[in-house]
Amino acid sequence: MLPRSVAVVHANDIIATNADGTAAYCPNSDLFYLSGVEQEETVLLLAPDAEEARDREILFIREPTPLSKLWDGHKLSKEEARALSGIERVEWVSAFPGVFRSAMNEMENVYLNLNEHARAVIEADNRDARFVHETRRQYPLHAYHRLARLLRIQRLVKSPDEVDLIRKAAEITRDGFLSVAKLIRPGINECEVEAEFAREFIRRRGRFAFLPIVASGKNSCSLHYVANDQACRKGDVLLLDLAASYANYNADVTRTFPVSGKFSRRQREVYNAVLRVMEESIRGLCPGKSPKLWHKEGQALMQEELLQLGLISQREVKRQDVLNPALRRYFPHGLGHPLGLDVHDVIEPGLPIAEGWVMTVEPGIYIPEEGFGIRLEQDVLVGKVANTVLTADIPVEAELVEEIMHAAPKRAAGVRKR
Ligand SMILES: [Mn+2]
Repeated sequence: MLPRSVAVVHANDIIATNADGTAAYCPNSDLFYLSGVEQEETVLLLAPDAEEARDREILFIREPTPLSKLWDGHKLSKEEARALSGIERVEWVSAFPGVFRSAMNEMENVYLNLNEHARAVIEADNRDARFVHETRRQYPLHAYHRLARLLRIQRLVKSPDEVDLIRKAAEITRDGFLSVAKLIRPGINECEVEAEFAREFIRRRGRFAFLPIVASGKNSCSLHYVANDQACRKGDVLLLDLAASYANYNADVTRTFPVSGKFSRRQREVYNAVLRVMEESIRGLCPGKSPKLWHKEGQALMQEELLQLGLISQREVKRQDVLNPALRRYFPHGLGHPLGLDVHDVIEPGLPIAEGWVMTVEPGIYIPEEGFGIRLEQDVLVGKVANTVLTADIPVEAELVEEIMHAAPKRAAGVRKR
């Protein structure tokens, strides 16, 4: 931040649904990133140049009352919030307006936070957005800046602790896949597959990182299919794009299974094409390369594979519009995205790929006219000389995928061999 700055970050709202219902609380990723606090109504104030040391870093939390204890259970005490965040000065949130007024009086630059994700669809202001309007109205002569830019640059590079949490999410996800692989067979409903993941994730203190995609047959060609209510049919594929989150950090994994336990020749052909693009794109994630170039290289690889598969022709490629190349008919989405506290994590335009980024790599080929789509997705930690696939122990080669479907069921818990 510039000299003489103050920054403020708010917790997310509790979102009303219908009647007196609310959606499951979703902590603000930036607030959690900076403070480790997930609790609603929390505010973080940073003013590193404040004259008094105690004014430089302040956390405001809601004050627990007997009524809130009765209905909502335990909320953070000041001591707990201090221990959790490492921030010495913790105040009740009712003190915020006065403290903020003093900070504004002392400071010149104001960094406020908005959800600036390129694909965010925002229909209602959140606490941060309301605070921006109100602050600019009350203090129109300060210089305002975007905190989101600074946070994106920081959040893109994962610390070892953050990588460990993504690994943990990947590990829980792996166990879900291994246990589900043995259940997949003709006749099973997509919802039963989803339920098995839920069982595995919740007992490991994970959650679904996003609405799970359990898409059999032609549903596998709908990129964000989430109805998950159809029976899996013999000879079809089952595309599973789902993962666990753990401690707010996410994995993001896609595998495609043959419902009958064995891919058809055509399915395997397409599968291996997707796999080759994925493996080559994982190698292609190099520090210093622009994400745009990486996507373009992935598209070139995919174009080659689609030509080999006979899905597009040289003629079409020669005459194609560069803005809408022929390959987009079968591979209409991006090659991957940063992963972290958000599944489609923050990214700063123009910044090259760097050591410490975690990226998903997820090519796919969708052929509605043949009734199936294949997508594969790994989570990759970018290293200085080599990359680490954090989801490597979830089998991905076609033969290994078939193998785990046929593995003998685990011995029931409690039964000991003598
Ligand atoms: Mn993804």
